[in-house]
Order: sequence, then C-alpha cells, then structure tokens
Amino acid sequence: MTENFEHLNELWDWGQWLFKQECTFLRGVEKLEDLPEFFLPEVAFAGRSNVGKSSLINSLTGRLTLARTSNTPGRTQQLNFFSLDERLILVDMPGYGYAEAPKTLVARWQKLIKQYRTGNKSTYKVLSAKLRKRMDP
Ligand SMILES: Nc1nc2c(ncn2[C@@H]2O[C@H](COP(=O)(O)OP(=O)(O)O)[C@@H](O)[C@H]2O)c(=O)[nH]1
Ligand SMILES: [Mg+2]
Repeated sequence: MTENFEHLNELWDWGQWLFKQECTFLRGVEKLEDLPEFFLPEVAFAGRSNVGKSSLINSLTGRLTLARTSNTPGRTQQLNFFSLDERLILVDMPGYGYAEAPKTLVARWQKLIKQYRTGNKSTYKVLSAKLRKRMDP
C-alpha cells in the first residue's frame, strides 16, 4: 500500500513537471480526414460550449492565450491539437449543445466529435475529460 502511494507521489511530481514544459499549438481540424495521428496519448477536453474547456487547457499549461477562450459560446469550431513537450497531446474540442448556432454547424461539430471519439485511434489511448459548469454562488 505504501509503495502505491509513493508511486502516486512520483506520478504527481511527473505531472507537475510535464505541465511546466513547452506546449505548442499543432493544428486545428474541421474534417475527419484531416485528423492527424500523433502516436502519442491524447487527452481531449469535452463539454458544452462556454464551460471553460479552453480556459482549463490554458490554466493547466500556465499559458494565457494558448487555447482561445471567448465569452461567446461556440467560438471553438475545430478540434484543436496541442503538443505538451512532444509527450502528450491535448485536444480542445468544440462545445456541443449550443442552441443558437446554426443547426448545420452544430451537426457538423457533433459529427466531428463523434468521429474523433469512435475513430480508429485504437492503438493509442484517448482520455476524454468531460467538463460541467459549476454554478457560481
Ligand atoms: N467564473 C469563471 N469563468 C470562467 C472559468 N473558466 C472559464 N471562464 C470564462 O468562461 C468563458 C468561456 O470559457 P472558454 O474557456 O472559452 O469555454 P469553452 O467554450 O468551454 O472553451 C470565458 O469568458 C472564460 O473567461 C471559471 O473557472 N470561472
Ligand atoms: Mg473553447
């Protein structure tokens, strides 16, 4: 048991180190056929529009403007890929369920998100973090 906790501490230190390394924007894609295979683990941030997906990526990587944030829901319209020290890929997803965007546009984002989730990236783990907004008091 103690060994496991020591392992967790090491992992935590490793994570803290990793997220201080350089993070760079790779590309944004709108079509599945443009989806690149990076041969690295990917962590995708998913959730409704405006819950703070892009802000969370900026906060985790200690950068203010890496992932574009906006007060206007639906600003992130592509799958945006970022490389963290060429060890981990972070994916900023478009929001889903945004009622005011044109239906065809929303349908296109949803298709893209679904294709990404169910795509043939079988050899590399994709961890999807689904975000929900906490109501501020
Ligand atoms: N109060 C508060 N606002 C936040 C937080 N995170 C993000 N925001 C704001 O919520 C808005 C949407 O954030 P954004 O990251 O663009 O959301 P996304 O659409 O999920 O990527 C922006 O105006 C952010 O400044 C938070 O933790 N608390
Ligand atoms: Mg966003």
